[in-house]
Amino acid sequence: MTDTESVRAEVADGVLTLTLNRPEKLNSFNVDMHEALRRGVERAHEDDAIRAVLLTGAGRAFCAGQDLGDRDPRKATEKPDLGETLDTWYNPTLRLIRALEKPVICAVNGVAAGAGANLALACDIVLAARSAKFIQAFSKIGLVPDAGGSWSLARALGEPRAKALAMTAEPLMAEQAAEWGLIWKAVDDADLMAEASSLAARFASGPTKGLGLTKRLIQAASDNDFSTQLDMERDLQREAGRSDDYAEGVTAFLEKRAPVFSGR
Ligand code: LHQ
Repeated sequence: MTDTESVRAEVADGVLTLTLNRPEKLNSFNVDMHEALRRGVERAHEDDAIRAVLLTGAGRAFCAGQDLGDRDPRKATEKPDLGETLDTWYNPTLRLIRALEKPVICAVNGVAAGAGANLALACDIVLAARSAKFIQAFSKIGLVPDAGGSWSLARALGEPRAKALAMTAEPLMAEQAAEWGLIWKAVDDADLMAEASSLAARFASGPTKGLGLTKRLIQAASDNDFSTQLDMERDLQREAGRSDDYAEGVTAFLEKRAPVFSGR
């Protein structure tokens, strides 16, 4: 793992930290960074020793979306196919993040624009530095929200705020994003990484199986009616109840000691 990699990947104590690392371009996405982020998320799927993921950005930005320097229309001979970029890069990685049955924490350390904002919103728990802002920059360049943004904004905020943010591209400050329920919380800039790391560490020693099932359940909720969701809770509780961590959690409670979860 070196500083020259476009995504730094470090594993410590069950936490995989992925740091978007093109600070001179505000961590905007080129193919190299897409590939590296994909590899990182795949690794989180494959490696049982990884029990939580922490995503953040190097330098003063979280991510400025697609690298527009790679997209100069003055140099193009034909109209671009942006759908292909989404199909090849953004969408598979975003699906992998949502499908990962382990907590994914995003520490938004600075501006998050375009697909960069929406990458953050696809994570499970988003903490942002108070100085960070979210910008649905797409409308400034004639595009529509992508990387799941139309979905995340509409679900979290409802149509009025989702449409206004997407159509005006006005920056939404971290604190307002938290007040509106778009993210978990805004924290003082100096505290961001300590707070995000401590949450990741807590999850990495937590009941990973149960946390993963919880993620699946909550993600399914808005697609299900009440009765279907009750059935799903029953099924996943059955699975959780057979985990080693359930037995350990109850035993530790009865023995009046802290549980030691294995993640299984
Ligand atoms: C950048 C970028 C950038 C390259 C800052 N690219 N260099 C799109 C197309 C294809 C397929 C599918 O999906 C998408 C999805 C998208 O993400 S579309 C939206 C793309 N992103 C944007 O439109 C955001 C563009 N950036 C900005 O609006 C500003 O840079 C923000 C608001 C993020 C930050 O503003 P400032 O803090 O004032 O910084 P800056 O503008 O001075 O940028 C610093 C440097 O970073 C600068 O380079 P330079 O060499 O002049 O220092 C920028 O050119 C570069 N940079 N974003 N997306």
